Amino acid sequence: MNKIKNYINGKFLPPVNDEWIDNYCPANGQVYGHIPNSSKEDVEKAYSAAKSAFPLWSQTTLEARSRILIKISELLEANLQRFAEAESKDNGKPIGLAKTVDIPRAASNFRFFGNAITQFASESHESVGHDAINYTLRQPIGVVGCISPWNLPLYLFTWKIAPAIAAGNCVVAKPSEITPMTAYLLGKICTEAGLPTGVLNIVHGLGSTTGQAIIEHPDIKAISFTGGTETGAHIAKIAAPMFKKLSLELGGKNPNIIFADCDYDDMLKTTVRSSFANQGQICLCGSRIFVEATIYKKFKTDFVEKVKQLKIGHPSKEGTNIGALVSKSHLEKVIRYIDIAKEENGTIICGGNKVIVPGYEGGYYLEPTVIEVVTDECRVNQEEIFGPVVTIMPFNTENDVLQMANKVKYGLSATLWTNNLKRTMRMSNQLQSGIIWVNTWMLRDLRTPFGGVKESGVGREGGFEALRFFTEAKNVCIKY
Ligand code: TXE
Repeated sequence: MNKIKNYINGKFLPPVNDEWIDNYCPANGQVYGHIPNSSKEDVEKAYSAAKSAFPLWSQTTLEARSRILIKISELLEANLQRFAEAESKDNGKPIGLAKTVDIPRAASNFRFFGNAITQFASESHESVGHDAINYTLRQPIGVVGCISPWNLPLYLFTWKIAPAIAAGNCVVAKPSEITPMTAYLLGKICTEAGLPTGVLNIVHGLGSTTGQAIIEHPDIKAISFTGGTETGAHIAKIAAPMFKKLSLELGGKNPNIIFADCDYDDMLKTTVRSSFANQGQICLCGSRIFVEATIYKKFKTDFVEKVKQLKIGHPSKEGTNIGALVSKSHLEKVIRYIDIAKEENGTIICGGNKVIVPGYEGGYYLEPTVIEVVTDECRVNQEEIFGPVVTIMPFNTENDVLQMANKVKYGLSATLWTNNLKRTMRMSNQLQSGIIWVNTWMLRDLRTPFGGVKESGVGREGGFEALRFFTEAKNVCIKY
């Protein structure tokens, strides 16, 4: 049986308390490995290693840091197949998706920030009339904590680690206990790439123990977190009195707004993807579909027809579109929402049932599900389900749909399908979300600010925003 260990100071170590957690394979529901249930002591060890590595690492030239990050990126690319298989097995996502999205993006994260750090500049301000000049230093914070979720395991883990170490910090990182495998494999790659020991430390374990020890640690000065909104609120409560820097990327309930004047075929194809990619377990998925009344009937028919063509199957099979959901408890949560939809007079127009994949009867499979709702205020339209479930309903005017789009507690992303330029500008200005996609979805340029408003979080990741988050600004004012 597979036994994952912590990566501390460049070594693979068992947890101090010798406690282990089962790791499940979502495709068949069986335990296939064990991971450390790390305690405060393990986190302390990781912190000490990071603290010792910091003085040297923060003084390493930008070119040297850049070279190491790019080397990590190259090694990830060279091991694409192995990492993709591990991700697919651990998470339940189709191997094709892991191979084309998750692992290439993890490699891009390192390459991008390896390059970005060589271009990162700080400001200077001339105080005219005072004979003074100000310049701003951007200094690494010290030891920082990175905590990531299970939906895009290596992709989101590295999205935090890469800018943190590029900026000269040392890291204590925890992947989700549900999907620890690729984070474990990353340790080996970092060593091979020549990352000095202690710069990156990876501790495995539960959120309530290992994660809690990271956020409570008085000397871990910044926390970058992606996960559920409730967890984000909890982290903020713990971290605020210690004045930690916080970046919280939380849940979403994103509108996908379709106007009759859009490029219909492109919209339809993309909407299938933005609804069900990764079994709908992406914080950016457009789970609330609003369609202009004049094309509603046609859209409903065409969309359902396309969704029915999606192949549900074992994630390791090439050609599978919909793999397994990440865990038994998550599958149960999603099914509960389908029941709630029925109680609320929603109509399941496609899917809604568990699927038995022959040979893998214990797996967590669910049909992609489309629910026609009568009001945008029902729970399935307001609460984050985070599974292969979308709602659809018609709208009449731009103003009506804008109201409905904004009437949720989240504000991560929104998708707009229209060819009307003025409407695009009006809607983009007024939609309450951190990211707007017009006539596309999940087209990512890593230089752009990424994050949400309202209960979707605080702070922005990506590009120089991430490098700013992982540095402290210090202004120096010189009178001459
Ligand atoms: O996330 P958690 P869960 C949403 C989605 C999902 C819900 C809950 O709706 O159904 O959140 O998912 C760590 N101190 N998203 O329970 O618990 C935890 O170990 C420190 C949206 O899996 O927030 C894991 O590493 N850390 C989302 C990470 O936080 C703690 C992606 C995320 O776990 C902790 C995933 C604590 N006290 C779920 N408690 C997105 N925005 O992409 C937990 N953790």
